[in-house]
Amino acid sequence: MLEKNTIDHERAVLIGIINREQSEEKVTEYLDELEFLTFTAGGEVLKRFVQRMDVPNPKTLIGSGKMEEVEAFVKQNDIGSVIFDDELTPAQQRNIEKLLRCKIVDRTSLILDIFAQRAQTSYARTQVELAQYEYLLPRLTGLWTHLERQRGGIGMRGPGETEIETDRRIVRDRISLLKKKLLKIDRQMETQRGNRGALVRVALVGYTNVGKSTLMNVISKSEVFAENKLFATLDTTVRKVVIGNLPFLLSDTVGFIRKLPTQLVESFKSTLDEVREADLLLHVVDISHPQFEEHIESVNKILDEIDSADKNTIMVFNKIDKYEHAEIDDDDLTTERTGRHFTIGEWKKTWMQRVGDKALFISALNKENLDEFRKRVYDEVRDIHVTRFPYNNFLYPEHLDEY
Ligand SMILES: Nc1nc2c(ncn2[C@@H]2O[C@H](COP(=O)(O)OP(=O)(O)OP(=O)(O)O)[C@@H](O)[C@H]2O)c(=O)[nH]1
Ligand SMILES: [Mg+2]
Repeated sequence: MLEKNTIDHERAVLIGIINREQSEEKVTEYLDELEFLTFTAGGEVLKRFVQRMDVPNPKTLIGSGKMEEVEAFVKQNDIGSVIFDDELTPAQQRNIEKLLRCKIVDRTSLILDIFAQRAQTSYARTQVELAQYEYLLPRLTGLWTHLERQRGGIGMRGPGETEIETDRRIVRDRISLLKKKLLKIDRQMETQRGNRGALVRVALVGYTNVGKSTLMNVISKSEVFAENKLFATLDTTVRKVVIGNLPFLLSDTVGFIRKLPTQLVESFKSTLDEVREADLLLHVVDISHPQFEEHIESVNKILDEIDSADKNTIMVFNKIDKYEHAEIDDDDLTTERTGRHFTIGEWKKTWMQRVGDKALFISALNKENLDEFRKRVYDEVRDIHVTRFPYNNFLYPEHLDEY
């Protein structure tokens, strides 16, 4: 649909609103994440505008006074994109576009844009393209044609065609075509999955950038792309892993994020089938991230959406190296974060206690505690295997000295 990244560090501003549901502290955290998303999409954030308002302005989301401030800044600083953390209605988006004369992006379209940039295989590209069109459909108006859509950059990229199609009918046709294409690939993938036989299936799940691919790589000695950006992984990778003499399938899949666009969850359904069909989930958490508890909540919410909330799950708290480091480096954290910066020992006494032996603390990067990790995964997988194939458990030794 849209063209590839051509512009480096497009200049952007961020806009967030404080209200009863989202405190100032929360909005700061959300905008931090939005800034990381912007950076991942190839942008540079020059300024943040935040407004406190309980009732959003139906025309422009933020108030007219604030909008004038934004407008002045956009004009003076050659801003390419104005990025809202909150979802805009199609009407709000149009009005703001008219006022600011630059690209108006919300969290959803920013995430879609990153997915478009990252999609490598034709399968992922098809899924992203479908999600983009679903997002576009209610937003199609005459105005789209008058905007400088050819400028490229954030919010403008996508796999497939280079021309923007403004006709709803064309978009609808395209959507149904893409759906058919996906259905066909889905069937092929289903058959492939069916052919994998009786192996127990384990899936890595978690928020984006927590270290799923890094863990996959150390455990399976594979080379899945991992980097410090959001959504490094879009396609699912499945590897056969052997611990002791127990083989199982381990899959690494797309990371989740707060407010993952519903269009994406919808069109990535079959990528997420790997999760849905798994016997065991390894929910990876970046414990060094100040909002890791919120991350867990977001992940659980998406797991619920794909009917996988009740699965057998091990919580894998990763990046303990970074966490402990933060503690040593910055003593103030304890007082500043109003006591929320516990030591790992203290954390274990909180709600984590309920998770019990289903919680593990590791560093995938420094390979810390991986033996314990392997042992726990081994035990779980063996239990599943033994329940499923009660006559076939002679395979496994009582003692596991080497993995
Ligand atoms: N300090 C530290 N960094 C880690 C650890 N594990 C992973 N990382 C880093 O975290 C970043 C993200 O790692 P990935 O493995 O790409 O994370 P992911 O969960 O696969 O991310 P997505 O595919 O984007 O969802 C990389 O820069 C890794 O090097 C760890 O144990 N400690
Ligand atoms: Mg990854």
